[in-house]
Amino acid sequence: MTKKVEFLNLGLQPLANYYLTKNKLDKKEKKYRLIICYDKKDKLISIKKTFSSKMMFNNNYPYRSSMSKTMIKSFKDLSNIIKKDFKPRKILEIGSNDGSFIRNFKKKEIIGIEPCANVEKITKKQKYNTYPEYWTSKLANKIIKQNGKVDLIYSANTISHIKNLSEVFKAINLVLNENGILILEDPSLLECLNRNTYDQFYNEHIYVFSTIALENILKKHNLEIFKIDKLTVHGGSNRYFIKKKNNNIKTDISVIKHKKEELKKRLNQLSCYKKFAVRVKNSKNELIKIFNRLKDDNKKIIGYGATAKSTTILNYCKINQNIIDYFLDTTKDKQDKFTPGTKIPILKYKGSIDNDVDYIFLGAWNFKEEIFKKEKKFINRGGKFIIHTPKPKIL
Ligand code: JHZ
Ligand code: SAH
Repeated sequence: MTKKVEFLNLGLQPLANYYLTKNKLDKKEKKYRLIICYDKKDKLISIKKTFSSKMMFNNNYPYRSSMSKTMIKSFKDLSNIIKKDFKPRKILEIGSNDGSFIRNFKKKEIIGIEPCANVEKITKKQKYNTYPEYWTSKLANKIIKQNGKVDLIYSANTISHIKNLSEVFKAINLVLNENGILILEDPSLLECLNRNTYDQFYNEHIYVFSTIALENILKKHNLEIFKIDKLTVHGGSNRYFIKKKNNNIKTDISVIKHKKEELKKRLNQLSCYKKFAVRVKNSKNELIKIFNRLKDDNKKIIGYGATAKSTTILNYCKINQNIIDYFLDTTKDKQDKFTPGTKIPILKYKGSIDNDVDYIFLGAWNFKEEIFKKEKKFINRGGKFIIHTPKPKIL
C-alpha cells in the first residue's frame, strides 16, 4: 500500500455535471466529501472518494467540447502538428466527446472512444468510427481485431478521469504500434498551484498530474515522455508527447525544463501542498467577502459558464441564488436546469447580457479572453467580472 496524505478538504460536494431538473430540486442529492491527497511514493495528487465511471459518464452526460472556439482552435492546431510531424496512418482518440478533435481528420484515418452514448451518437451520425465504450484492454483487443494497431493515440482531459491508470496504459500499449506516439493533454498541477485554481478538483478529476507523477506512472509501463508543450487552455494544461521505451526519439529539452520548474516549486514535497491548502482557504474567504460586499450594495450578479469547476467553488464557498441570480450557458443539456448542490438556475445564453446585470461571476474563467471578446457591450457599459484566480478580484 502506498502512503496517501490528505492535505485539502473542499467540503461536502455534489457530483459535478449532475445538473438538476426542476422536478429533482426537492430530492436529496448525492454528496461526498471532496478531500485531496498526496501520494508520497509516486508524488501523485488524487481525490480520496471516487465514483464509478458509469456513475459519472453515462447516457446523460452534458459536457460538449465544441462549446468554445478556443478548444476548437486548439484541436485544429494540434491536428496540423500531428499531420506534419508524425504523418500517422491510423489515429485513436480516447474521450472523443462530440468530435471536436476527430473532425480534423478523414473518416478512415481516425477512431474515437466515447462512452457517453448521448454524445458519441453525434460522431456516429457523421459516420465517424466511434465506439460508445470505456477504454479497457478488452476494447483495445476488439479495436485491433477490427482495425489493426494504430500509429498515434491522443487523449485530452480524459486519462485524469479514469481511476485504474494501470489498465489505461496496458490497453494503450496493446493497441499502439512499436514506433507509435501517445499524446496526453491534461491540466497542469504546477499551473493549478500557481493560480490557486482549486476548482480543478471535483469528482471527475480523479488526478491532477504533475510531470513528475506522470513520469513515475508511465515508467511502470515502459513509456517515456519525450516532449512537453505548455498550453494556455483550461487554465494551463500540459501536452505530453510520449513514446515506447524502445523507440529512440531524442528527449526534448522541454521535459528537463518542466521537471526542473516543478522541482523548484517543490511539487515532490508535501509542504508545497500544505501551503496550497492555506491559500485555498484564504481564497474562499476573499471571494465570499467580495460577493457579500456587492450584495450589500444591492448589485445584481449572474454567472457565466456553468462549469464542472464552478460546482466546486459554489459548494465550497456556499454561494447560492441569494448571491447569483442565474447562470448563462450555451450548452443545451445544461439549460433550464439548476447547478448541483447550490440550485442556481441555468438559462440559455441568447447572445447578450441583460441591462440590469452589474457583475458576472466567471464560471468559465478559463475562457476569459474568448468571453471578454464576446461581451464588449457589457464591458463598455461598465459591467464587471468577478474571478477567483489567481486571487479573487473584480475585473
Ligand atoms: P469548461 C468539463 O469541465 C468537464 P468544465 C471535464 N471533466 C473536463 O475536464 C473539462 O470539461 C475538459 C460554457 N460556455 O470547458 C460552456 C458558455 O456558456 O470550462 C460550458 O458549459 N459561453 C470533462 O465544465 C462551460 O462554459 C462561452 O462563451 O469545467 C465551459 O466549460 C464559453 C466559451 C463557454 O469545462
Ligand atoms: N477530449 C475532450 C473531452 C473531454 S471530456 C476534450 O478535451 O474536450 C472527458 C471525456 O472523457 C468525456 O466525454 C467522457 O465520456 C470520456 N471518458 C470518461 N471516462 C472514460 C473512459 N473510461 N474511457 C473513455 N472515455 C472516457
